[in-house]
This record gives sequence, structure tokens and C-alpha cells, in this order.
Amino acid sequence: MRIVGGKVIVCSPGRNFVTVKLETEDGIYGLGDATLNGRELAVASYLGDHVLPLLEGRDARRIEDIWQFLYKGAYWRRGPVTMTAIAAVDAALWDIKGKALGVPVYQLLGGASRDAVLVYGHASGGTIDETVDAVGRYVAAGYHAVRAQCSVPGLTDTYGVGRGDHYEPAVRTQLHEPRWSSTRYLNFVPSLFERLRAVFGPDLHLLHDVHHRLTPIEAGRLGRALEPHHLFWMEDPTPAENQESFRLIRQHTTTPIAVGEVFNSIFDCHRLIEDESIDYIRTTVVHAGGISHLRKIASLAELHHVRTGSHGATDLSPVCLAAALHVDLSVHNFGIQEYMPHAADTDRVFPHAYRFEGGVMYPGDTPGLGVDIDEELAATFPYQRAYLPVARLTDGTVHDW
Ligand code: CS2
Ligand code: MG
Repeated sequence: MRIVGGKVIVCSPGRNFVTVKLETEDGIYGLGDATLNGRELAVASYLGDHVLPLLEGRDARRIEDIWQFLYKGAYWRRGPVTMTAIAAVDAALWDIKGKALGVPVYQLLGGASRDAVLVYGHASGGTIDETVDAVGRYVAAGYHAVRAQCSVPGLTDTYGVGRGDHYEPAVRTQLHEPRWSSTRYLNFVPSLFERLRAVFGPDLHLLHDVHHRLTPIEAGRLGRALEPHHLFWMEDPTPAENQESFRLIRQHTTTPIAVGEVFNSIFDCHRLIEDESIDYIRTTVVHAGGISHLRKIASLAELHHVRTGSHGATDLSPVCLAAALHVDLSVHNFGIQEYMPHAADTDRVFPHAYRFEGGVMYPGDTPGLGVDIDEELAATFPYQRAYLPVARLTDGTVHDW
């Protein structure tokens, strides 16, 4: 089954997405998400200028061989641009294999290990009262797990706090540089979760994203302060370039720790996993080398009591979400999947078989990934340059985002 064509589709139905479409000689095609928020065109060029010409004529059934060919063959390994490009090709090949064999991708990955995929939604508010109301709306919608973020008094534009129930961090106009204070944040956040627990009781899973803003010892302090409110996880407590940092956090708190949405390979997290200094690994299909590589990370994690918790913000396209759901359903050590519904225009451009129902999701049984792209409609939403904000401390120093 030879690959006879491929293209990169860049569109912006609500936000920017990069999608790879690979076509085979028998007319079957596969899709892969290649979106790297704020740096989209770099991946589009990597794929269109350098990768797609190499795929012409190759056997689409040889997924692992093509993965190794693109990874080892480039000489330049890892990094977000390379690994996002490889991920897109890999997902498209799994999509093709599923369609060719007439089965959904999760069946190729060993079949379902569970009935459905537990997901968490994003609640946020400008005040604690608003955040309580937002969490309440998710509970009413059937969610069993909710991430809660709240504006920190004295700071404008706190991370994760959206307008309404939809949060989209990338800004299409000028670059945004909000100010940040870890002192104010640390003094405030425990009161948010004290209130949420008092209102919603012990059974609702509550999550929180620190977005790499704290030092390891500050993160240890936050984790300890949150212990009485038993969070499902504290996400990205500190930047993770230095994997050893997490040992120190671990020594100070029993609050479960999740990290990994910016990781690109198993080499970014193998020490964290082997040291058992985290509880959830958040790598996902599009930024960590595709379904093939994500499964290897999940297998390593399984040996060390670490469960998966894939990134699923709106900058990961429906193609990535579909692929993630197939992995989530199949791996034994699944933990939870992040779910932020996409804009209506995004869903129209990417019709899909996956569905949300009662706090869980199902990838569906359509052969392949179960997601398509309406190319004509996509063409009516041209790319628009957009950037993530850059955080600065109150004195103007650039901070971790
Ligand atoms: C976040 C994201 O979903 C999350 O947990 O950290 O909103 C993240 O900021 C964006 O996906 C970055 O592209
Ligand atoms: Mg996050």
C-alpha cells in the first residue's frame, strides 16, 4: 500500500490548526494533527518542505519503520517541531491502517481496556464565587472531574481564566504580557480549594494547573497546603527541563503531581517516571511523536505506577483528540483525559465520531481515527498569526509560562 501523495492543510476555524493528509495508491487517506501553538508554520514547513517528499512511494503499512526512518534518519533528533511533524505522520498512518482493516484504531492497540474514557473540564472565574458557579455548571453537565482556576486578587489576567466557559490562551492581536506574583498566588490558591471542597463534597475530582510558575520548594509548599482538599492532581508545578526538581516536590507533599504537556519524547520524562516522582504523565499524541511513541511512554509509566493524563486543550485539533481517545481507551494505565470542547467552526471543519456523554468520552467505532476534514470549508478559514502570552513578574522580569 504505497503512499502516493500528501499535503499540509493550515486553517483557522476559531483558532489555527495544521493537519497532514496522506493518500495511498488504493484511495485510502489518513489524517494527523501537526499543530504547535504559536509556532504553527514551522511545523507546516518541516512537513511540506522536508518530510512529505520523503514519504512518496513508501509502504504505508510500515508505521514503526517510517517512525524510525523520520526520527533517526533526520540526524537532528527530538524537539517540538520535529516530534510534532513525526506525530502527524504517525497518526495518519494509524488512521490509514484502521481504515484499511475496517477497525477503529483502539482495536489495533490491543482493544478496549475500559468502557469509556474519564475526562476533566475547565472551570474558571474572576472570583472564588464565580469559580464555584463555573464548577457547578460542569457538575450539572455530568463531569466527574473539573480543573479549577481563579483570578488571583491583585493580578490581572491570571493563567487559565477564560471569558465565559471557554479558555483560549493564544491571542490573535498583539503579544500579551500579563504580570505575575507567586507570593500572591501561593497565598490565595488554598482558599479556592477549601471553598470548592466545602461546596462540592469529597467525591468530585478537582484538578489545578500551576503552569510551571513555581520553584520546586514553592511547589512543595503549595502541594502541602492543598493536601486537606485532596486534589486529583497539581499540574506542572515547576518547569521540568531539570527532571530532578520533582524529587524535592515529592519529598514535601502527597498531593499527586502531573507534568508533561510540553514534553516531546520519552527522554524528557524517563527519569521522572523511573524515580516515581510524578503520578500522571501528560504527554499527548501531537507533541510527543504520535500514537507509536506515546504508547512507549505509557508502557514505561505502567512499570512505575504512573498513569496517563493526556493534554487536551483546544489548540490540539479534533484529529489529536480522536487519536488520544483511542490510546486512552486501550492502555492499561490510563488516568484521565483533558477535554475542552472545540469551537463550533472547528467541529464543522473536522467532523468526528468521538462523543462526550455523562462525564466520559468514547472514540467511536468508525474505522481508523474516526475524524475527517472538510477541506473546502477549511479553506474559508485562513491562517491568522497568534501567540501565547508571555508572563512577566510584577517588576517586569520574564517568567515561566
Ligand atoms: C494548558 C494549556 O490545557 C492545559 O493544561 O496548560 O492551556 C496550554 O497553555 C496550551 O495548550 C498551550 O498551547
Ligand atoms: Mg496545563
